Amino acid sequence: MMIKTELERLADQALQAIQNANALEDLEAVRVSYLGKKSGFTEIMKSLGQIDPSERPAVGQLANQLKAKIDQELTQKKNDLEAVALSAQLKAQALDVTLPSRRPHGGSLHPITTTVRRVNAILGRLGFEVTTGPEVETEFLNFEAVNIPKDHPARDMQDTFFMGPGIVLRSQTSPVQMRAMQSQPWPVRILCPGAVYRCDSDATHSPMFHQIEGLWVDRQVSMADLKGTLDFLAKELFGSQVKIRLRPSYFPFVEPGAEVDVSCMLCGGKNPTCPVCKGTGWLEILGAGIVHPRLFEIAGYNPKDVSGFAFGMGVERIAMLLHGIPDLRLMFHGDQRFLAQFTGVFRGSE
Ligand code: 2U9
Repeated sequence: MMIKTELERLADQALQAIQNANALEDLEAVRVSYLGKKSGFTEIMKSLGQIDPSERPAVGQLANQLKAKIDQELTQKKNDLEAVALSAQLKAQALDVTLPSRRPHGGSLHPITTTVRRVNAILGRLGFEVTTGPEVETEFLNFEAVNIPKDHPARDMQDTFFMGPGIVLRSQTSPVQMRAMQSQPWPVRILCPGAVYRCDSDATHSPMFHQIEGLWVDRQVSMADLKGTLDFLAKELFGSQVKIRLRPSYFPFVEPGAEVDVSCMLCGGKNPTCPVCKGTGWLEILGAGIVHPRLFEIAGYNPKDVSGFAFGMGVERIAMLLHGIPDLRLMFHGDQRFLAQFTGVFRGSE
C-alpha cells in the first residue's frame, strides 16, 4: 500500500510541475526528473521485484496508468507551449503585406543625351538633318581633308589616339561632314553629333567628349545666315532674352572664323561678381565660320558655285551651362545621386 501511495504522490507532484511549467525547457526538466532514469518512478518500477507478488500486478498497473497520464499531460503541455511560442514568433516577425512596395528607381536620360536631342530638335526646325559617322577614322579624313596639315599642332601624337598607321579615333566630328559632302551633291544642311577623342585628361578635359557640328552649304550662304541660325539656337536653348556676339578667331576648317558668346543667362551682364560669367556678361558656347574653299575642293564641289557656314560646339559645356553642373567629371562617373536629378528634361522628338 505504501508504494501505491508513493506513486500517486509522485504523479500528483509531476502533474503539478507540468501545470507550472511555462517554457519548453522547464517541461523537459519536469520529464527528466519524474520519468527519467534516476527518477522516483523508475526507482519504484525497479524495486517491483521485491514486493509481495500478490500486490505486484495492481502496483504495476497503477504505475503504468500514472506514467501514461503524465506522458499525456507532458505531450499536451508541450503542444500548448509550442503553439504559444509559434504565435509569439509570428507576431514578432509579422509582415504587413498591405504596405506599398518600394518604387523601383526608373532610369533617366543623361544630360548629354538630352542636350544633343534639344539641339537636334531646335535646328531640325530649320531643316538640319542628323548625320552620323565612324568614331574610328582615317587620319586623312580627320585631318588633311578638313585643312589640318601634317605640321599642325593638333596632329601631335600626344593629342590624338592612333589606332594604327593612318587610323585614328576622330578628334572632332568634322570628317562626318566631309563624308556627307563627298557622297552627295549640294545643298547640304546637316548636324553631326557624336563622341570625339583627344589625348587629354584633367579637371576640365575628358579624353572622350561630345560635339555637335553643323554644316549648311548652298548657293550664297553667308555670315548673316550663320548669325541668324546661331541666334535662334541660343534663344531657344537659353531663353529669348539672350543675345549672341561673334569674336574673330581661327579654326582650320573655316575662313573667316569666330568664337561665339551668349550673354549671361544668369545675370544678363548686370552682376560684376556673377559666378557663371565672372562679371564679363558673356559665355563662350561655340566656334563657327565660313567654310574654307579648300574643303569644297576636297569634297568635289566647285567653290565658285557654293558657299557655306559651319559651327562646332562641345556638348558637355552646353549641358553644364543649361543645368548649372559645376564639374565636367560628374558627367562621366555614373553616380546615381547625380544622374537621378535629370528627369524629364526633354520630351521632344529627336
Ligand atoms: C567641315 C567644314 C567645316 C566645324 C567647326 C568649329 C568651328 C569649332 C570647336 C568648338 C568647341 C570644337 O568642341 S570644340 O572644342 N569647334 O569651333 N568647328 S567650325 O567646321 C567644319 C567642319 C567640317 C567639312
